Amino acid sequence: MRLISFLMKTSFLGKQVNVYSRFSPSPLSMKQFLDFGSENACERTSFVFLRQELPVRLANIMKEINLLPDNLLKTPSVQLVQSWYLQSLKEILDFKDQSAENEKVIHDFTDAVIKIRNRHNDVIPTMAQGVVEYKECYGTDQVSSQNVQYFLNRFYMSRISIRMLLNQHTLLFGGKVKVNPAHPKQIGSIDPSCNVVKVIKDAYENASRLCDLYYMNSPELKIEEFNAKEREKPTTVVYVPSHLYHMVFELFKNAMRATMEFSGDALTHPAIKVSVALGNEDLTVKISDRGGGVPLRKIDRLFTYTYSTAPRPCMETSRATPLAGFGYGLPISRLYARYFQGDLQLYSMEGYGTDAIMYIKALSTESIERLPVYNKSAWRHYKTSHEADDWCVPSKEPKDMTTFRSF
Ligand code: W6P
Repeated sequence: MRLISFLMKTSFLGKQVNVYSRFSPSPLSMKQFLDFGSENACERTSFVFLRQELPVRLANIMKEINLLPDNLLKTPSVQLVQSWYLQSLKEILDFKDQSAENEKVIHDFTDAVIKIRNRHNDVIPTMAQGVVEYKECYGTDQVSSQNVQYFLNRFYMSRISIRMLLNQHTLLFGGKVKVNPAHPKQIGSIDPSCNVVKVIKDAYENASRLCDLYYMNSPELKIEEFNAKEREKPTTVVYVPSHLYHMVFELFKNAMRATMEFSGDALTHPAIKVSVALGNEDLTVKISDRGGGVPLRKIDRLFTYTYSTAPRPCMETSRATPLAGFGYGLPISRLYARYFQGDLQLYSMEGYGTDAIMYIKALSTESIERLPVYNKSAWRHYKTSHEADDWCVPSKEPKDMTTFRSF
C-alpha cells in the first residue's frame, strides 16, 4: 500500500485533513489585506487568522489531490508534492494549542511560515513532471485530460492564494520594520496606487531584452492610456504589482515571439500596441501583436496544461526558442488575473495577429480572492464519467454525393 494514502486514511493527520476540509476557505478582499498591514492590526491578529485559514486552504486542496487518477497520484512527483502538503499542515497545526499571548509562539510561527513557503517553491515544475510521467506511461484519454486540467487550475489557484497569505504575513511581520525601503508605499506585496503603465513598460523592457538575445532584434512598443475616471492622471489600481508584471511579461514574450517568427528576416517588425483603459468597473489592458495569429481551433490549447507539458516535440531548430511557449506561462497568468476576479482572454485573427486582453477590477472593494472549495460539486467533477457529447461530430463530406439521391 502506498505510504501516503495509508497515512491519509488512518493517521491523526489524515483525520485533520477531513476536519479542516469541511470548512470553506474565507476569501479576503484587497481592503482586508490592507487592514492587516495598517497601524492597528498586529502580528497576533494575523497569527490567529492564519493558524485557522492555512489548514483550511491546505486541507481543501489536499482532498482534491486524492481524487486524481490513480496513475497520476502514484507518480513519485505527485507523492512528493503530497508529502510537502502533509508536512506543512502538520507544522501549522502544532500552533493550534499554543497561546496567542506568548511572544515567542508568534515569533516561531513567522519562522514556520517562511520555512513552509520555501518547502513549496518547486511545486509547479514538480507537479508538471508528474503530468509528463503520467502521460508517457498511460497516454491521455479526453476524460482524464479534462480532470487534470480542472484539478491543476484549482490546485495552482489554491497555491497562489496560500502564498499570498504567507507572503503578506512575512513581509509585514517577518522583518524588523513593516516598510520595504524600495517600495515604501506598498503594504506587503500590495501597492495601493499601482502605476499600471510603469509596470507594463518595465515588463516590456525585460521581455524585449530576451527577444533581442534570441532574435537580435525586437518589436517596438506603442502605449495608449485612457483614464476615464481621472483624465490626464496616470492609471492606478490597488493591486499586487508582481502579479501584474508576471501576466504582462508573459503576454509580451508570446507577442514578441509571434511577431519575430512571422515577419521572418525583415529588418523592421510591426510594433506591439498596448491600450490601457480605466472605467468604473474594469481596468482593461489590451496587448495587440501582428504576429500572424492562431487559428481558433488551437486557442484553447494555449491554456491546456497537458498540451504544454508534452514531452517536447522535436521542434525545427529555428523555433526551439525558450522565449515563449511550451510552459505553464499562459494558464498560470490567467489564474493570476482570475485570482482577484479579473480575467485574461485571447482573440486572434489567423493570418494577421492576436489581441490579448487582461481585465482587472477597478475597485478594491471588488478585488476579492477567488478560491476553490472542496465540496460535493467539486467531487462530482472527478467522479462523473463524462457522457457522450450532445453535439454531432462533424463528418467528412461523402466523396460520392449520389449517396444522398435517394432522399
Ligand atoms: C500569438 C500567440 C499569443 C499568445 C499570447 C499572447 C499573444 C500571442 N500572440 O500569436
